[in-house]
Amino acid sequence: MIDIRYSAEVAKARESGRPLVALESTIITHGMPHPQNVEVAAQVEQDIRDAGAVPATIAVIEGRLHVGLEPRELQALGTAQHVAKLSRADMAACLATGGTGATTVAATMIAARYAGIEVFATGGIGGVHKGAETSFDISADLHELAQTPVTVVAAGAKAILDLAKTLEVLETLGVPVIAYGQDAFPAFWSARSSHRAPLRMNDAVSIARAHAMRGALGLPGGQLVANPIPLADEIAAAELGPIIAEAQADADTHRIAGKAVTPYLLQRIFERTEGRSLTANIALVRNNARLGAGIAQELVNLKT
Ligand code: PSU
Ligand code: MN
Repeated sequence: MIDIRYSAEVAKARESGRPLVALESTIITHGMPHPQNVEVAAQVEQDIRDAGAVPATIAVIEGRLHVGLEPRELQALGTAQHVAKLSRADMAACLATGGTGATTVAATMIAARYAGIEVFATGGIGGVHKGAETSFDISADLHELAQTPVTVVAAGAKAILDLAKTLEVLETLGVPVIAYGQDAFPAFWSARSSHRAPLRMNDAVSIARAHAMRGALGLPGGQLVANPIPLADEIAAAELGPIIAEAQADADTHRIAGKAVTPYLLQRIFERTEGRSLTANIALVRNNARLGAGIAQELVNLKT
């Protein structure tokens, strides 16, 4: 019933059992400005190939679920105006009505699981927004991590969020949060937040084993691997704090709500840092892609 299209590269990888890493498309359409978005998306795919795995960028195009995009499809998606942002609530409706949309972390996890892909790399997951006690703005990404068995590699949750509350919700939902190679939970553009991650692992094989063990236990959800941005590329948390606060105040003044909040904040921070937030964002996504490829490879090794 689902019209699913694999790119030529992904179809071949599925036949030969090569490691696959899913990539989201909302980061392309809503997370980064044009034309860097298209360049970065292609670069991240190449990083995955260079690390020995196969990239599968996911999107819905004219009612078809694409797992792996051909270069021209990626270019078209990244250049189009007003592409829908698809989360868990929107996927089925978009597919059923022949729509086009970019998948968030939640929707990408749904598609990845459907296509049998167990690892997914992105920038930062959505989480609990600042002021959520009154706005109730909590990303569907957290609930997806609780129910869909995909290991998501991200640089923690975006620092525009309330990280303490995000970690509390992840704990409540039973989502393993694994910091990679350090004790601290990373803060997206900064390598360390002031919060300690509940778990720490130092190599891809441990993460792959934990993923497989959750499956063996019959646990439904995934894992969040919190991979810090390389220190050389980070923006110090102390410098970003006031910029994030200003962006949040602007969002409140303009009554930005719902799906528009995250793209609005990212754009404001991009302007206020004169593009440095984007440079850091690119570095951390690429870093996550490489680790994702390593975990995917180890998962294949475990099965053979
Ligand atoms: N990470 C980024 N840039 C982004 C996002 C994540 O570096 O644009 C997107 C992801 O698709 C994530 C979404 O799932 O933001 C979260 O949106 P919301 O807070 O509305 O759930
Ligand atoms: Mn939200």
